[in-house]
Amino acid sequence: MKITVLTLFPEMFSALSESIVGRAQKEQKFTLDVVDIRTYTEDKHLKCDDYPFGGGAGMVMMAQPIGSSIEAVDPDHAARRIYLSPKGRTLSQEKVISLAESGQDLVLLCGHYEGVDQRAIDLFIDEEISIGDYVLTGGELPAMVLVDCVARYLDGVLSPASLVDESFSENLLEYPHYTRPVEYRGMTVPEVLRSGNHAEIDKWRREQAIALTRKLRPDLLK
Ligand code: 4H3
Repeated sequence: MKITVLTLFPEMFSALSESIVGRAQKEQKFTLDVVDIRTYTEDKHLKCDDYPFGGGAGMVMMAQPIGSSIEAVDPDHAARRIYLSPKGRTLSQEKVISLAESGQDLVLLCGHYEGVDQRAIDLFIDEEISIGDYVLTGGELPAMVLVDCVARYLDGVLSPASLVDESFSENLLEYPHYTRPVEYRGMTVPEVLRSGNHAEIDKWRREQAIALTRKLRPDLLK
């Protein structure tokens, strides 16, 4: 899978060179291309934003640099073109899995300032996705969130076992984890986890997952 990010702030994406997602790129489990929208402006001063028609605060990203950059990176419209926006459908684990399993390349458009000219969205974007009901200064962090959670489901990035018992699989929150030492500040690791009885361990973990979900996220059980 190839993921192309369109942004005015490409350096923000250095975060994705670290850790598991960084390794996945090095091992070519997927390709991340971060493209500076400014490269495609036709303005002689390289301007990419302008004042909003109708007045009001802030600046709006111009349609031309966005349209030209999308057409340059995805000339045949082979990719799914996503705009990260608070107006989008809220991202879910189910959506993440379906994007990863589709295998379709992604183009992620990051807005900044007040947003982007609506014509760029109407003409070039397939879908708007939000990472939650709050507003950020730009779509870059949401794009990084999307890349990270999709990358986890691409072949060879994580061990398949890592993807089964995690929060939101089967609509449950994950059970608690413990590692050494057995005692820390007077608190001991539950006996059952040290028993070696894997049937009992599985049963305990499932009970914990259900109890935690009932307490913290009862909405998931409905
Ligand atoms: C996405 C983008 C929140 C989200 C975003 C989210 C700035 C989009 C501007 C940028 C527009 C405001 N904030 N919840 N902010 O996923 O360009 O809408």
